[in-house]
Amino acid sequence: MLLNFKSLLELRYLGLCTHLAISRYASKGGGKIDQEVLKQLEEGYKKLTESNSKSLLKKHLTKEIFEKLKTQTTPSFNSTLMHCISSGLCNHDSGMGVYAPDPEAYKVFADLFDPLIEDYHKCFKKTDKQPATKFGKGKDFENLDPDGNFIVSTRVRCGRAVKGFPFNPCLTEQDYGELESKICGAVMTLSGEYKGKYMPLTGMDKCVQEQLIADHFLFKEGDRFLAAAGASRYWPTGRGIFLNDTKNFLVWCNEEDHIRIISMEKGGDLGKVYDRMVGGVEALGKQLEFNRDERLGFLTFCPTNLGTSIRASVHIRLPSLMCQPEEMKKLAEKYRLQIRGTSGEHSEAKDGVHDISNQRRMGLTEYEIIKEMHDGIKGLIEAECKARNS
Ligand code: ADP
Ligand code: DAR
Repeated sequence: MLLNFKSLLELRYLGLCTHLAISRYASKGGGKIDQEVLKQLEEGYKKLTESNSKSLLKKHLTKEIFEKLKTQTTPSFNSTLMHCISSGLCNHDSGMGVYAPDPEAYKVFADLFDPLIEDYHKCFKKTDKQPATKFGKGKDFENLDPDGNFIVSTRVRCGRAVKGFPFNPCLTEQDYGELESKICGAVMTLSGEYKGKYMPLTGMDKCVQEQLIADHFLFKEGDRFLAAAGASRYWPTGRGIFLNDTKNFLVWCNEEDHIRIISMEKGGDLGKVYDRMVGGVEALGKQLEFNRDERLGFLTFCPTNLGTSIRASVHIRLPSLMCQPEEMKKLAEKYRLQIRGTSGEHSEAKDGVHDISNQRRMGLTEYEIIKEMHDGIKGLIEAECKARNS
């Protein structure tokens, strides 16, 4: 069968995505970028500009910025612009479309990252600085739903990078192993309510894995955005989950970030869930050196998680509001909330349960982020009661 020119281009392009998903794009080193990479960058960028993508990558990667950045590389890992934008080039339905291959990328490719950060985190300008860490006390936040009429469960998570290591596209198989042993060593020192066990993904029984995912404890596999960003290389080496004995405190190892620290439980007691996460972060911070940038705050693979890297979410049923999508969208914008499906990102709601959380993670202290989410969820519940009585 003769392939026409367009489908050949499509195939070549698919090859780009597959190649990106399975290998890091090393530039020639010494600051020189591989000509083949440059060619595929040009191709991918042309297709993106011709697409109807709504990603912030398409919105902010102007031709001028593209020309300026396309030959840049980071000093320590020779990361290229391709490392940063491959996911958005392969997935035009991305929201953001960018990831940082290593910590230096946020500076070397600042002309791209800064406008996206400002747009996503609602006006964290390039002249702004993340405030110093201030967790505050969870007791300030009353239970969001003491009678249990709306909220199924509450979860608060943050991400951390271990100083001295790059992010997924630049991690070697040995790096993944080293990171896992550092993180595993740290979590196994946890005591009291945090005591538990570490389960590596390598060798994990498939039924155990599927049950942990179904229980919303373990991360899903096969996220195409992460795969195209080079986050699935050497899978499942170095990946795993720590679960405390009471199954309300978890640590993810090497999924999207080096570390995700998670507290969760049934009901709407945000303050209690938050305090438990803070206790875990502080205990692990005594064992590991986290990578925190003076301006950007805690560094993460995805710029949507910079700053505090906190996502506080409720699994919640708001049936009346969910029947008014425009009203719901307006309220989410008003309270700066993000709505996900029941199984988190890129999933649909099942049985009327949505995952609703704070959208922004930067420009506020940890305490202020939690307050923003708390007040937003309270506002949604009030609006739901009003909608039910109208
Ligand atoms: P992240 O929080 O790391 O951004 P996801 O959105 O993919 O990741 O969610 C990860 C898992 O956490 C999913 O299984 C999701 O259903 C679960 N989850 C999120 N919020 C809650 C919650 N409030 N209660 C129970 N599970 C939750
Ligand atoms: N799907 C990617 C990621 C956006 C934020 N979610 C993360 N980091 N898990 C996108 O650009 O839409």
